[in-house]
Amino acid sequence: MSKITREEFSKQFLRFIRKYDRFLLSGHIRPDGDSVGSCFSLAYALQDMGKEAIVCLDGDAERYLELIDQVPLLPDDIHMNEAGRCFTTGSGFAFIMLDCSEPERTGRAQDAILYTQASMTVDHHITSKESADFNYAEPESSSASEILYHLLNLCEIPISQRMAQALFMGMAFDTGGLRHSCTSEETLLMAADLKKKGADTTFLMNRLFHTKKLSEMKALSCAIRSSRLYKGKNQQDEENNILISFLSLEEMRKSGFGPSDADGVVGYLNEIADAETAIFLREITPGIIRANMRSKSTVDVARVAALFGGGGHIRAAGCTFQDPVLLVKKELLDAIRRQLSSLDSEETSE
Ligand SMILES: [Mn+2]
Repeated sequence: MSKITREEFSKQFLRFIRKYDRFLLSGHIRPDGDSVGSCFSLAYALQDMGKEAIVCLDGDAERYLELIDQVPLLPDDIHMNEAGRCFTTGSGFAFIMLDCSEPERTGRAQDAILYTQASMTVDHHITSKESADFNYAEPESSSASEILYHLLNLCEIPISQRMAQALFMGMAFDTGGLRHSCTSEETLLMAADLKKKGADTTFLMNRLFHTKKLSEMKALSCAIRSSRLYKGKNQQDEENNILISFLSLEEMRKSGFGPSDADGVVGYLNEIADAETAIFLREITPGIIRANMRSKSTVDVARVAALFGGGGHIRAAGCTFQDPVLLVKKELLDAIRRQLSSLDSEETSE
């Protein structure tokens, strides 16, 4: 939770973007719709103000880039100490992290903070840290795109059609199409306003949530087949069942898809009514397992992920392991069961 209010921060934000001429923007590693949407909409705003903006991405973002206008991307082979050379009007640049607040979470932009004139973070993750010169976090906000939308309004920066498109993409992505509990009245008003400003909401919703490659459908089918249900805090606790699914690189190769085809899988696993928590494990490189977790109403998966160096939101979080899959399953099950038991003892002590 930020120590300053949105209104107070909007003044710092406006001063910051007015002061510098060149900006490097980065979201988190393995960019999602909100990371891309927030970075690109801010880049458009900066361009409209006559400034230069370059976005740094770490990971495949093609499915999101296809839905919005393009801005310059930092070339893949550029190290951060040379990032300044990529601007056409000079080399000093300010660095803004959106949808994440720790340099390490950006992946390849992590050293940008060493070479920048000044830095800022705008984030909505519950685990957010204050690592830049100016930091703002609203964990209760649906998305970085929604925070940015409110900041732009407070600063009276006009929202163009392409900005509306990118902001809607980011907000829609993080709210699961206005479904998740993070969707507030403010979020819905923002959605209506962005539609009025020209966001193609039908196109965005269809492309974000109802368009899949065959390889992605294959990933989903394999993940469902490998799913197993575990009891909650003890053998009697069926209300808090935990569903775990694991896909190895070998299985993915044999079945004709890759780790990135499984990006949306955990959301579907969470639709399975028999489980309170859904965990999707996939081998992303040999020996490295990525865990994505979702919960319906009880388990705080951000707290679970934080135990293993990850982060996220109360109902959606992730972390990465370098352990054998059996150990990963045991560690996650133990952590969730400990949390469920401690919730019980909190209730009885009230
Ligand atoms: Mn986000």
